Amino acid sequence: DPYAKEPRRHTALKPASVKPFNAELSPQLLCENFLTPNELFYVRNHLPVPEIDVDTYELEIEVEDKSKILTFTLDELKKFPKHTITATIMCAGNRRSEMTKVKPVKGLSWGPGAIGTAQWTGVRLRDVLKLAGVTDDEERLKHVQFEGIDFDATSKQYGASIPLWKAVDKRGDVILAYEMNGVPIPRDHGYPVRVIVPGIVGARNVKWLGKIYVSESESSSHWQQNDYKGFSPCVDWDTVDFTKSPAIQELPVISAICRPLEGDKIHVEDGFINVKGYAWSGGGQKIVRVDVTIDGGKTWQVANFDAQDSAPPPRHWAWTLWSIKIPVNNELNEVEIWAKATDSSYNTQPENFENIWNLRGVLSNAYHKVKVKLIH
Ligand code: MTE
Ligand code: MO
Repeated sequence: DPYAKEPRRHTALKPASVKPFNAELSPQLLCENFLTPNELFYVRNHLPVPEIDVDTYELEIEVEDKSKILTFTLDELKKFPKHTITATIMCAGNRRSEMTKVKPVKGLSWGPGAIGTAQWTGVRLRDVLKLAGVTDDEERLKHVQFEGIDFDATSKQYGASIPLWKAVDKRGDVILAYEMNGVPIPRDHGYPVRVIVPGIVGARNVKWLGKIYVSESESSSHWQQNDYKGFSPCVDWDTVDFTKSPAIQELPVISAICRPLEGDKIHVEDGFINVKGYAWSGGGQKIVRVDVTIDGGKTWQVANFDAQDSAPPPRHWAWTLWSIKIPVNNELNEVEIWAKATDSSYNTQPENFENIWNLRGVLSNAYHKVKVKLIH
């Protein structure tokens, strides 16, 4: 069993699949902390977790058309200047289970918990690439490919790539991380080294990093080419052509209500109900507003921000936690709460899933709608 040596997991992580292990935290617990505790951080593994001995671990760096390959041990990597960022990582399939209700999609049934925020410490990829002769003046090479040390039954490794500009940009903050919230990265999250590409879809944040390859072309891996892409609602499994859509990189703006949950019976306190949740946008955009309605959009109210990173765009990598007290009429015994966020580019969420449905159930960022019963 290739899964015989998996790490132990916290029981609060609810599995969407066990082999490979994929699990999320309940929304209520998720929005309790601005920094998600490591053991409660969602896990998205495509393959068994590799067992890596740091004493023999080496990261390889190769640049297309240059014959030299650089290798770094963990200690050698740690000699580069240390850099810490606070960044949210989100799976492209976060909130997929709501899109499925329109029409079935292929993918793990994630609720709103395939997201988490941590402080990541490591070395700038930019600094390491400079040593390999690649700088932001580079014109011919366009992509940075990452290969994981995890592999499938046919020995194919997990892989993905990002555009080179993101990796060499001073403001890109791409790091080869060896710490998560101040401790060595746990096995499930990429021990000993993982790339953190803030503002970019989880799938490109390759864990158990074994090799970096700077190239003219994108990664040829299954996950870059034939997965993690968006399509029109009119495309089905008979007509889909994965070469026609670009790989997802920056994610669109999203939000979710974490309390109350769908179907909850909640107490009205002094004429108000309490609602809280998170909001986040890709590409370093900041959340500038979260709007909430309980009457189908006839009237809206603006939520308060309880926690937000102070970094300005385009380096605003972390989520925003928000809350609001909404007055409710004492004749109402049921309401549907809707939330939507707007980012610093004034991009906002689509109203419903019908018009953004796609066969893989990715980019599932329509208004979050939660129906609850009221107890007066
Ligand atoms: N890296 C490797 N090597 N193998 C993987 O299966 N999964 C990716 C990414 N990096 C994956 C990987 C996906 S799809 C996501 S969403 C994130 O890791 C999840 O990171 P986490 O498990 O630390 O939350
Ligand atoms: Mo993912």
